[in-house]
Amino acid sequence: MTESGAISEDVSKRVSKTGLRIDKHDLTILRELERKVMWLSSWMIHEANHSRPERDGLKVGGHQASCASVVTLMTALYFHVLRPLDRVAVKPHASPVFHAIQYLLGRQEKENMALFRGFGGAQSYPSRTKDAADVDISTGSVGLGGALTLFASLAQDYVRLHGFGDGERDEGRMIALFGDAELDEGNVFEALFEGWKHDVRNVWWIIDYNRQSLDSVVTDRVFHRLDGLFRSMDWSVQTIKYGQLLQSAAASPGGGALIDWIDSCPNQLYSALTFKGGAAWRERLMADLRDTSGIRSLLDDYDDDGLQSLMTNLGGHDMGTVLEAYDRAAESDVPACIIAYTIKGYGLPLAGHKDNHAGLMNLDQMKNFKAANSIADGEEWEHFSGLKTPVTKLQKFIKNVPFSAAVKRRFASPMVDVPAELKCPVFERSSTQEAFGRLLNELGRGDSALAKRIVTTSPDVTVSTNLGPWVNRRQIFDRSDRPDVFRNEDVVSAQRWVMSPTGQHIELGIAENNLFLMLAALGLSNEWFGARLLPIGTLYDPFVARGLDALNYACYQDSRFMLVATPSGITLAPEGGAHQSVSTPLIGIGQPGLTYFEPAYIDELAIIMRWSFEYMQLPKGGSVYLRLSTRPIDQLSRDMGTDLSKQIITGAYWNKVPEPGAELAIVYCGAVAPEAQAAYEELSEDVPGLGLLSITSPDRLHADWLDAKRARRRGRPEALAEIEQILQILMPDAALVTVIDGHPATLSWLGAVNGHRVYPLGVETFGQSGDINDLYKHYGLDTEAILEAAARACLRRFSASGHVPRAA
Ligand SMILES: Cc1ncc(C[n+]2csc(CCOP(=O)(O)OP(=O)(O)O)c2C)c(N)n1
Ligand SMILES: [Mg+2]
Repeated sequence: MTESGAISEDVSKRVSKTGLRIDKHDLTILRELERKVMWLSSWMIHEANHSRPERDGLKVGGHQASCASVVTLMTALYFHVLRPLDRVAVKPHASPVFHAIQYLLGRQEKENMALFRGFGGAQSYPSRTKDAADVDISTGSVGLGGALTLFASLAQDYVRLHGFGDGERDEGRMIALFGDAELDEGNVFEALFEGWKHDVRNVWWIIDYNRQSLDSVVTDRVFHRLDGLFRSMDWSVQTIKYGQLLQSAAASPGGGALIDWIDSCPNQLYSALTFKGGAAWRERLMADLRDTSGIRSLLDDYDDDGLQSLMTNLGGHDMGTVLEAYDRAAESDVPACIIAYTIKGYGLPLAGHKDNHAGLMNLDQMKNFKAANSIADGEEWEHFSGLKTPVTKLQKFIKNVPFSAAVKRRFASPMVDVPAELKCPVFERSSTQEAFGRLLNELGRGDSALAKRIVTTSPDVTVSTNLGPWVNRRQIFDRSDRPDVFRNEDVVSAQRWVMSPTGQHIELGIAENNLFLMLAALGLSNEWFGARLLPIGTLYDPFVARGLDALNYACYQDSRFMLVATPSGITLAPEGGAHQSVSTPLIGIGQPGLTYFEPAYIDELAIIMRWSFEYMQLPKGGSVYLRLSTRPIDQLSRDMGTDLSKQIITGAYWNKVPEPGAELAIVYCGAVAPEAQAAYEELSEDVPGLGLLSITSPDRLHADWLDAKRARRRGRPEALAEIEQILQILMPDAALVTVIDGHPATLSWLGAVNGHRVYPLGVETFGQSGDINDLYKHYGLDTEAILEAAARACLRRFSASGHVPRAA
């Protein structure tokens, strides 16, 4: 409990900068609502644990102590400060507090509350996509929700400075309610630093500083670090440590010593005494401050309950003090950090206990809590039962809070037109990464609606992922105009890094978590700000894993973006070292909300990107992941007819159609196309009717296959997956040799489609430096390896039938 608290003026006399006059009556009502929020959130968790039959041996759980800790902070926010278009990320385990508030605001149903943590009910953690209530920002994986507010603010600035908003809406503040242990997550600091670089504004981070995490009470020295850290990033920092009771006591004889005692009290002792209550406080204070003048009479002024109230009167539980802090934060758009001292489990019998994170009040404790809240049996869910203020007054108050205004909060703007065809550069030899850069450059040259809405971003790999030409044309986004100094100084460079408020590329430092959170925010711009953006993020494929949780988080929120990962696999060859991605194709298949493509040829890429720009905008669409390569390969000269285009999007096409009843097909995906092609040429004379199947999206094929199976189970026997149709041409016991520069499991499932035997080639171990020839040979992706697998496949088949093919 180090550092003294801000001494507040009498808030009842102040006119709030947040636009509402706070008078004594309002304060009284806010305190009443606070009590109600505390009751409802605790009851919601209690009911979830006691009213439903237990069917699976699992506890339901919930976090009464974490909720109690943040009730005042959230009540003050929603019932006083929040404007309709502010966006809030609520710490995950305070979901019941959020729902209780929505319920009181008339925006949540009792049925959902009563079904908390049950199927179809209020979610355990606030969810944009799964909750019926209007959640702005999902949370769950600690640290990510809070950090997202910062990128949401940047996205909002982007929309405004590009003139994409309708100009009539007020800007929202992006507000995070953090649990203090969330600040252990590195991504929080990555975000803070990036925010500082971009001069972020309009963000509030309110830290519920209860000094407890899941396992334990946090170290005493954290506070100083936090305060200094935020200040060093140019945030305004307010620490609200003491409530008004303690502030008043401070002024009485012995009060100064009492405050000093609290300031130097270790967090663990403070928590333990909080749990034990008034008598324990008295005993300890008398022992420690026995010789301090005034202390005895100060303590004598309080009975045990009163002393407990005094000693636990921390700023984060004092409505007046909290309102005052919010008021100060609202005075400017400088990012604001409010460190609010709180007690985990405040007001509950769980208060202060070090093991209270998942603790639940037992039946007796709930009975007492219910009585203390004057809740009669059967009135547990009543909006205002047990409160002293007349119901009509409470209803009127709630109706008039700014957040209650009947303002639309989720938007849907018209789709951005996508041309029927993306102009694809014609090259005899090229890589998919190079073509990506050229396709974007081509788009950047024109003035289409699509080009205007594209926003690119990259964590310091803009140039090396081939975004350079696009950036040269469309500039880098910055809130101020900044010239390209190198250019002005006549230093020759292929890059023109002009920065301007209308730039269309957001350059990030090397932090993949930030990339995914930036994409998440830009990809929610349609719903948050009513302005559709088409975000494209580039990074090296192996580093998808570095920000994987943030990527998953972005998808969970149904944000829409295009992720272009390049280079990938061992094909990056001499670059090698630790840069090879092995399992990313499996991430591409396994990640919900993200559709993965891995084209081999640049005409395929053009088709896929065009489709993606539309798919990213469809109500039932999603985000797209393109796994690209730096390997230049000979391009196919072909006309891209409608059928082929469709198949490329479906995920596969016969590059060489097998003859009906063929016994073998080579199946490849991505940069290994030349090896597959060469193996095909060598084998086609020996293996009659051999096929060469090109896979452009293992993910789409797999999803479609599962869909068809589901449809058949649900009574549509005629449902047939694309891949089932494609493979039907082969003999029932044909073999598939699959090859991909990635984990072989990406394609080995193909054997389960029609029961074919699979010989899967791919990479299962770490890569290393080398040229493509050496590496493909070493890892078994070269033509030889394909031929060898084909030989094994044929050998098995023919030895069973008594024949031996020449290729074996
Ligand atoms: C990334 C991640 N790791 C672990 C968890 C499990 N977890 C849930 S809450 C929590 C502790 C949170 O403490 P704090 O943020 O201080 O919140 P409090 O409950 O004290 O308000 C942990 C470790 C999680 N949700 N997310
Ligand atoms: Mg905590």
